Amino acid sequence: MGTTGLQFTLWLIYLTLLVSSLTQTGNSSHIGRVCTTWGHYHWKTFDGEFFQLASTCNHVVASQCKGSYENFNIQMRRKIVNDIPTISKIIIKLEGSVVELSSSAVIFNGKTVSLPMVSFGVTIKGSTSSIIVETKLGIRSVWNLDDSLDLEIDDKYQNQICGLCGDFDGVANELVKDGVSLSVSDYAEAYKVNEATETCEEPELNPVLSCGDKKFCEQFFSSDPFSSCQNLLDLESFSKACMADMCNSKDNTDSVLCKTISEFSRECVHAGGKPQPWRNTTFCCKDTNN
Ligand SMILES: [Ca+2]
Repeated sequence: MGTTGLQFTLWLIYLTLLVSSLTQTGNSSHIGRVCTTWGHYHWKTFDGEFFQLASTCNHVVASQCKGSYENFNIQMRRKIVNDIPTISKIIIKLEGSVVELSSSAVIFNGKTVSLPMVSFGVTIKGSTSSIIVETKLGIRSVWNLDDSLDLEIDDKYQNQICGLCGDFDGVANELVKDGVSLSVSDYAEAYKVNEATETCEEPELNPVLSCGDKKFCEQFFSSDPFSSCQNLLDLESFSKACMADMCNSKDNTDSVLCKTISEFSRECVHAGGKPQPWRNTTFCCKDTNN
């Protein structure tokens, strides 16, 4: 190979690396704007902080709280079905419109609507596995009709957010206030918005993680079906969530653990990965979602 050929080869390698690094940057900023809650009370904030909040109370998930005008306010609550938490109601308030989602109906400004629906800059789409609400304000929520809510918001809301999804300032600092660590329940208390007539529960979580199988959790998220997800997601935090699931369930470990693995798979897709089928006849086979 002559000098020109070598230069050309080096140029090609440089271009490949450049494109790859740009793609990575795009992915990481993309996933950074998503807040999710799933399974056994798990949360991941816009800024990538993981925590568990065992509560069936109504909470503000995210609202625009800093600035002169509140463009949106999103609330959510869970209920327990067969000993497993699921999302029972989501309320999305947007510039004069209100969307209420539950398993029985989609209500828009007080009226039950059928899907798809487009009105006042709000689009609601439904399928057998999810309800998606999109708005011109730059907010997109996806509920899987069960345990998981993904909330994606535009970068323009950076530093303007309050709620369990965090302040969206780019730093995983949600559980710190004035330099002092906050407990999850103290953090969440500010965003609890239960009506006086409603009751809700805040069960104790087992804080011990040593009962979980650390090796199993770490190896599962690194296994072949998820090979394309390795550099896209926070494997350590997901492994901790997996351990917490194993420590906080008795007869239904699979059910709650499968929800965390489902979430991992969904987030991998969202970040640009291509997870392969990971369920089989003996593991997580009942749930057909994802
Ligand atoms: Ca933050």
